[in-house]
Amino acid sequence: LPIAYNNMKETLSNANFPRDSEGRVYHLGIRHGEVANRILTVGDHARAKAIARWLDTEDEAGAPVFLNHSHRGFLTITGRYKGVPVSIMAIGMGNCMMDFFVRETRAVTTGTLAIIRFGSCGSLSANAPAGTVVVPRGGYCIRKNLEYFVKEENRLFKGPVEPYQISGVFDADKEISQILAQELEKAMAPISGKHGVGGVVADGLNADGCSFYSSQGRKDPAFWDDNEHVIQQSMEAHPDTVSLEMETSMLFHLAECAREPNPIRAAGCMQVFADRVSNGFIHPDTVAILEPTVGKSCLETLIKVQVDNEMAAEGTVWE
Ligand code: R1P
Ligand code: URA
Repeated sequence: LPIAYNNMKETLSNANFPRDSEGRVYHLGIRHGEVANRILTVGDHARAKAIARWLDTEDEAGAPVFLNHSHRGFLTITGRYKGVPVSIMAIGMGNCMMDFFVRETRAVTTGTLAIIRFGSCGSLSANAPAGTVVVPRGGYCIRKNLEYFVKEENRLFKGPVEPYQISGVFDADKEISQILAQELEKAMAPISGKHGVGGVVADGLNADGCSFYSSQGRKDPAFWDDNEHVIQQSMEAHPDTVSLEMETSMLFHLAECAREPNPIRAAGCMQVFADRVSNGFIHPDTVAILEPTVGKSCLETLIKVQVDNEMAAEGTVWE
């Protein structure tokens, strides 16, 4: 593989949106032609590399594979799946990594972006035990309201404040989510019910916590979190909440904020790792079966999606 370890030692210009002299964006370390319009994003580098095994090899389709590790922990793998250019990108964890990924990827691409995030999650629904795969119709955010935790005398806001803020819903792309749910159902049917693998739960909501701990209602006696009611409040505000994780709602939010002429269409799916209803956790053997199956379904979905103004191959790594 032509591997580039990009450490950004070059001089950057433009403090507003920094790039190096060859057009590489500051944190992802990639430039135009290195990332495709169809993107599968995950948190974990190992998951990205495992899914990349599904990409066409040079022997099969003459498709070169590009791989870049950025100095800030972003991994970009670009190649072809069944002849169609796709990128698989690992971004780490949290809303702010999703923000870096979406904005900097947008800056080095043109045309519509079709993005699927494949992550792991906690489940708040008895219908989605560990081993289930969730495809949400939309997502919202739960944020620790820092003002609540400011000492009384230092507060800017003198009125009553709540410890957590719960947003309204950002929609997932309907068409991509529908294809994704169908692909997952088809691919998971032969393994469902075996080795802890569950079924597909579609059409509920995802919640992004700003933390794995406080805003996801986990008890941590070492910190003052006042989070005893945050899950109940979230369920009251959004009764069809199924999954709880840290990036997918942010992706939906950024896709809704993307301006013409370059829209972003986004969907997500996540494997339930932590069953917050029964307090169970997924077995590694189940993950080993589930992850490649779900990854392949995401790639199958990406190549079926209509992408307007897709970039031409000339001058790109998939040329
Ligand atoms: C926390 O363990 C992480 O797992 C989930 C959460 O969103 C968070 O990033 O997703 P990934 O498995 O993609 O990292
Ligand atoms: N990821 C999360 O953010 N929360 C969980 O409970 C499991 C995975």
